[in-house]
Amino acid sequence: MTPVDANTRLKEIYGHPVGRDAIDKVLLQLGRSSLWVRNPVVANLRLSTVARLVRPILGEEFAPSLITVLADHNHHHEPDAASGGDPTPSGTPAAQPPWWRRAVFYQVYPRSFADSDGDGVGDLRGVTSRLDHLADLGVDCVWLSPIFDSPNEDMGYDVRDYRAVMSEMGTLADLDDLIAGAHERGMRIILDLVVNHTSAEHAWFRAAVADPDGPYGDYYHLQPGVPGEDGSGPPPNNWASFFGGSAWRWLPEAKRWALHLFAPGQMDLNWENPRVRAEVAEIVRWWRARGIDGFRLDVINYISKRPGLPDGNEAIGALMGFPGIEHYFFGPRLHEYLRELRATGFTRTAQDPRPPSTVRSRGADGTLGVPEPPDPVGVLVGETPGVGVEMSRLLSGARRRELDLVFNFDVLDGPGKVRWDDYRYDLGYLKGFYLDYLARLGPDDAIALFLDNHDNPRMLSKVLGTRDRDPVLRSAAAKALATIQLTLPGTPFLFQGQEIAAINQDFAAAAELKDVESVNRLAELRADGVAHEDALARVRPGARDHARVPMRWEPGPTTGFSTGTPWQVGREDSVGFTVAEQGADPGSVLSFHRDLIRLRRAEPALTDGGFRALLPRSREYFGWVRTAPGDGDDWLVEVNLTDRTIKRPRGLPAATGVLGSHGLARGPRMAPYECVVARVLIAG
Ligand code: ISL
Repeated sequence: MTPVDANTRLKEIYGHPVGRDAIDKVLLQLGRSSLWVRNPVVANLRLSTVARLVRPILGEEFAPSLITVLADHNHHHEPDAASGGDPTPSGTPAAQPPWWRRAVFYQVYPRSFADSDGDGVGDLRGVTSRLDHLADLGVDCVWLSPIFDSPNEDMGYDVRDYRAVMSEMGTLADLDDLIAGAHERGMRIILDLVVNHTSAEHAWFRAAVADPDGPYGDYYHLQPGVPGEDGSGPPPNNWASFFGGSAWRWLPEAKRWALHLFAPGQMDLNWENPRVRAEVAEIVRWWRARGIDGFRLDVINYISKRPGLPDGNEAIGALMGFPGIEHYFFGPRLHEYLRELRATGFTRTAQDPRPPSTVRSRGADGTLGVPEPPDPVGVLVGETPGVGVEMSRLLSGARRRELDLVFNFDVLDGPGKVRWDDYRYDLGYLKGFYLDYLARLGPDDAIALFLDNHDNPRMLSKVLGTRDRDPVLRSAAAKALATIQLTLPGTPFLFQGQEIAAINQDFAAAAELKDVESVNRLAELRADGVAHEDALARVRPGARDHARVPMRWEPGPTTGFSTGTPWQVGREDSVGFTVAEQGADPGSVLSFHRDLIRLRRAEPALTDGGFRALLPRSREYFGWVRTAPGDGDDWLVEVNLTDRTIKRPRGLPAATGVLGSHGLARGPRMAPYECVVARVLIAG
């Protein structure tokens, strides 16, 4: 498109992927519909006019800031700039889809999954000991949150050594066993690659501090400057850390400022430096040679920072909560870096050694076959906070050869809401979000479906509020969420505990919150004069700790997680919501997940099939048809999105229930959160 300037009309900005996502984001934040921008009068306004109108609210610099960000990505219409690329192009419709398109991923948070040695911290042998649970569930790929050597300022998201396992989680040999054990059971395994930053204890950073003008100085964003006597003077720019305060820390030893978008011990790497990029590619190759099947790439959209690291726009900072974000959340060289990393790190060459093991093939009925040949390209799952649908497509379109899948976080909170808000999430919003997302995808695009992860309170609790303690509602809503996640088009990512309807915890005291983000936030609120109880009440709804409590394997004080004292306490004392109890009950949430995944494997329509929404406008009924790609059956899926009994709409395709939360009959009404997966009957 022609470069964006003050004369550009709003509709052209909305036609630009970054512009569209930015406008949608602002509207979502303000709780407004995107229909507003499609109104012809508004759509035809020039940016200069809009800038004048919003100046009193958003200030002088808002429009120029937007122009700069859009200009970084003006060549978005050239999807295939990288020629050559993957050895097996997956974008061509005729090609066999890559394995991950049909896969069910399962995220393990190893610290809280299973502890084999009684020290209270989950470990690799613990994960290995529970692989049968994952295989029974039907998982195709296990993702482990960080297990690399780390001082754990941010629970492993601060890596000290990318080629070593953190001591409390075991050894490299344990990891080799885990990789082999997963492959043996027909599951791939991916790790978390945290390379936007390293720990301050990483050898590179120590070398950089020791000699900022030496070869490692340029591995990080180190800046000279003049702080006050006490080192507290103005930092190089106004960027904020996600965990509170400035994103800069003064290093008295080196006489430099160092950038950390996250905790003070998480030092941002300088990706402008080709040596940094080569190091990262080498790490990936090293792990691929050990049998790892790919990576989830932590905050990977933050790696390219605008040269010069200019101040962030105040208005954007206020809107998004983090000044500076427009200069790195979708930076100028992001696409280039990702293509390079895919080609040099993730793609096998003829010279690469065969890994010690590869995944055994697994038939639809679960029978295991022989090991498959190594994947030509390891899977790249991008964690990409802040990107919207169009940016997601730019990052993961198959022919662009960047990432394979990305997480779009906009599904997690309703309009105008943020994670810290205490509110009941409306599943009508989730329906609208997915219908919009799916409608905008082309054959080249992929979508990751996730509702929970280690950074968020449990979706089940957001949906049910305090009623999440009611076992009937809890089971029903958990099955409804599972049905949505496992039968919409896309690649589902389950997070540990979802299969047993895990919910939020009633953390009663500040000491029960262990996460650096919760701890800092509490301290900030207290420093602002907020009373202790109020501060806790303002942190608890959004605390990442909810997702980090020990996995509930069996009844009892430590839930079968550990024989010692768990590092993090869970406060739940429900009956019936452990793996052991649910495994024995064919009507349980766990059995439902298992049945659903089995059905998904057996019925091509549920993975490769087309998608047609029924009654798209209803906010209480979510129904859709998955149409078979060949001559298989079509499937009807129905979910009551509310905690009320609703009327089942009329005029639906005739279908026979095969799996349902409340039995298989499809009567005139649907019970609260009832869901049914039904085989469509062929007319005549
Ligand atoms: O919790 C957040 C900050 O307020 C999230 O925005 C989160 O930090 C963001 O999604 C990035 O998450 C990832 O990188 C972080 C790490 O703390 C998270 O656990 C990880 O998932 C820094 O490495």
